[in-house]
Amino acid sequence: MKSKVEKGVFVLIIMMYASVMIAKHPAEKAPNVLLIMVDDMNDWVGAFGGHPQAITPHMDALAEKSVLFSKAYCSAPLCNPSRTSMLTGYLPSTTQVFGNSEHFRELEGFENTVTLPQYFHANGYKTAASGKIFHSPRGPAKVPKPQSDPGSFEQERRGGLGATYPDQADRFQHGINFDILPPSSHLRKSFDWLGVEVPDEQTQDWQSAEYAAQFLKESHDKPFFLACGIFRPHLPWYAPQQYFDLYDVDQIELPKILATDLDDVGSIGSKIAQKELHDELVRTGNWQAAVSAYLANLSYADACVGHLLDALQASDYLDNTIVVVMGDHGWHLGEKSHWSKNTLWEESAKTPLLIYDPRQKGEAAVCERVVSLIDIYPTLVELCGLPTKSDLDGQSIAPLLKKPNLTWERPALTSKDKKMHSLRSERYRYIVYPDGFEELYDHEVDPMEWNNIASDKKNIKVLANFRKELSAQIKP
Ligand SMILES: [Ca+2]
Ligand SMILES: [Ca+2]
Repeated sequence: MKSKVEKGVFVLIIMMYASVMIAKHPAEKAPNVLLIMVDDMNDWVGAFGGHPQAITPHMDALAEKSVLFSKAYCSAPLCNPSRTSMLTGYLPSTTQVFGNSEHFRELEGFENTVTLPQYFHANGYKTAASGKIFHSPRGPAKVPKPQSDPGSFEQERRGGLGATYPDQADRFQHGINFDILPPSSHLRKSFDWLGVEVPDEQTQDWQSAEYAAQFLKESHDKPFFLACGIFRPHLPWYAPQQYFDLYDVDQIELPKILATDLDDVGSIGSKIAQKELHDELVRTGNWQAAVSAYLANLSYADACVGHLLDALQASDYLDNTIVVVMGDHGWHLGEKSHWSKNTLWEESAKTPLLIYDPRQKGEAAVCERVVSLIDIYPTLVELCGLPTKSDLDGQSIAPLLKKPNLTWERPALTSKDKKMHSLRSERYRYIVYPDGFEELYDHEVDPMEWNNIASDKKNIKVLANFRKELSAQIKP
């Protein structure tokens, strides 16, 4: 029998060993993060109900066990400014990144920005990415190509973007006259669709998902922050034929529109809308085919997401990985006679957001509170128990994961330029343009934002509150 002294020494050695192990792996028990960003994905994902015919079984299945944010909005309705704000935690009005050509690292005061993955790395995480996470601005960059954001991830496979392209001769066969668009319009080069006879495994989005799937098969001695960007349903809508086969073009339901919708949006809003393209699509009988092509590309994106989620399911990390699925902004397919993004209306500003936290098993819910993608950075910081980063523009929505019905009254700010902003509250959307023109929509009675009620005298107080809120959210 051991003496009391011997026992005491034994216990002491065990305690010392345990404390050394804890110090060596400070965040060993911290949850992993799997962030999936789907480019140009609007709320047509099945679980979000934006289009009754969408086929997105994989994201729908994840929604079944997640908190689904039904009113999530981007900070900017365009790739680069939206992603920059989400990944830096700073609003476009803070960094002044409003377009696709600026890289935040080249702007004074933001050279040493600690991005979301960098903050996780600084706090003991391994970081990796595949596909498009940061945008790649093509401006007068000092940052070498591919200008993702060198240094943000420890390992990254950016890869090509999208599916395999069809032969040149097979492209642009829809009879659309692109001369109706300004010569500078990017849609001239990208507004096309076709099913391509190619196996999923040979497409680039699938390979982005596969890279992340392989990462999940490996053994990691630290918690990880893994990001995967899926490029479709971004234009051009080339995807494997099997996803086009899911939809019968003649049976496709079109978005509801009001012919006179642009009459009350003011001159700047009216110019932003691509009415010429919409009229041309209607004239050439292509509206249903284009809607069907977007849905086919959404289904293909969903399959790529599913491939990655299957890998998570089969991995050792299922019970300790927070999963976030999001778009970077929405997309119009004829609403307000507009095609594409980059407007301040609901279709551009709204995007799906799902957060699955395995520690809250069985507590799936729909959260109808207004949240913003600017909130993702502080939310993940809180969920993973990292020290609060106090200079971020967003606020953690972690409390909404536990109580989706909490009172949450901060309107979501979406900005298109220095003087072009929108605020979305649970009931209203407010928009202001550089010429001072304002729009106000009451979602309680007008979910398609058809009737601008800004000039209605009974809304004077509502407008005043929004103007005040705008000044409060934009840093001087
Ligand atoms: Ca985008
Ligand atoms: Ca209208």
